[in-house]
Amino acid sequence: MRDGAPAGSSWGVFGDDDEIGTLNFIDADQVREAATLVRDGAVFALNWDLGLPSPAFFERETVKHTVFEKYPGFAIDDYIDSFWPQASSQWDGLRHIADDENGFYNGAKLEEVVEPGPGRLGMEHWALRGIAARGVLIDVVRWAQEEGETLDPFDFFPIGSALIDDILTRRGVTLRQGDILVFRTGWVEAYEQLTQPEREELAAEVRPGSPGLYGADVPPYLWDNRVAAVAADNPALEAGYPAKGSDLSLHRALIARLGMPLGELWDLRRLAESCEADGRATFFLTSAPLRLSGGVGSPPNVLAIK
Ligand code: UVW
Repeated sequence: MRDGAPAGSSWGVFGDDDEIGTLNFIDADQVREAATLVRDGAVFALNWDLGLPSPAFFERETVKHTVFEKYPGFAIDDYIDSFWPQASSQWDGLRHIADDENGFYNGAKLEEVVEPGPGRLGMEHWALRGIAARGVLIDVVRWAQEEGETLDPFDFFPIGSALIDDILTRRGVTLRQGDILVFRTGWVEAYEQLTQPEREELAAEVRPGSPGLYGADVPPYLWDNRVAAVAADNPALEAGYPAKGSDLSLHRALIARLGMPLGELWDLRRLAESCEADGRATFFLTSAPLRLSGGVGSPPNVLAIK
């Protein structure tokens, strides 16, 4: 749409001063429609424990929580140190990753996104708007069980557009504009089974291996289906090889070029159980990112409601 914008980018599609990228695909019609999916009144909170993983990955730190008696006998207070908004369940915001050659989403320059406070592509733009949409669970663990496939949560396994379509067909879901796709790989459950030395070994890897989104077909697939955001229960959304990790090419293609929010480390197991039990893979999804001006990422504060 814009001269000089990189190939495969949406720069200019939502306006030259756009701050929210593919969240623009969600308008009032999509929210109203998604709200009709609330039938049982069942609520699934998808944020993981704020203190996990521990140790944190990718040179981040685990939150340090202090609880103390402030006014003796009647008032307790607490505070946190080392709060890295991208250490546990998170949204990667549009400041997080740049296209190799062309900078950040919609042409923002490094100097415009590296300072705290209100500014281009900061988390405040999502927070002020809030996120409510139809969520679609793409349960790769369940698919692997049905297929007799081995799915090791700590090893590379590519999730491309053909597999997404296969799973959607099995669940009877046709994608609609503004959907938020939520991928379950079993990573969070597997992590909780690790011993502390195993957790430390995993955190020491530059980028741990995991199943996840993979392939050049993924960005056009998501764009052509007018997907608003994607999230997963793994550390980087995209697939990686143990020790070698991933090249983060989907971070660049989705965040920087398309302006698409990426969710990571969401806890999906109770939602997945419910979707399997009632045969419904779609739900009303809400997320209230932190109103942190200039924020790069945020816990998603995400609920799935059925
Ligand atoms: C990686 O950089 C691998 O993940 P994140 O999106 O959490 O930074």
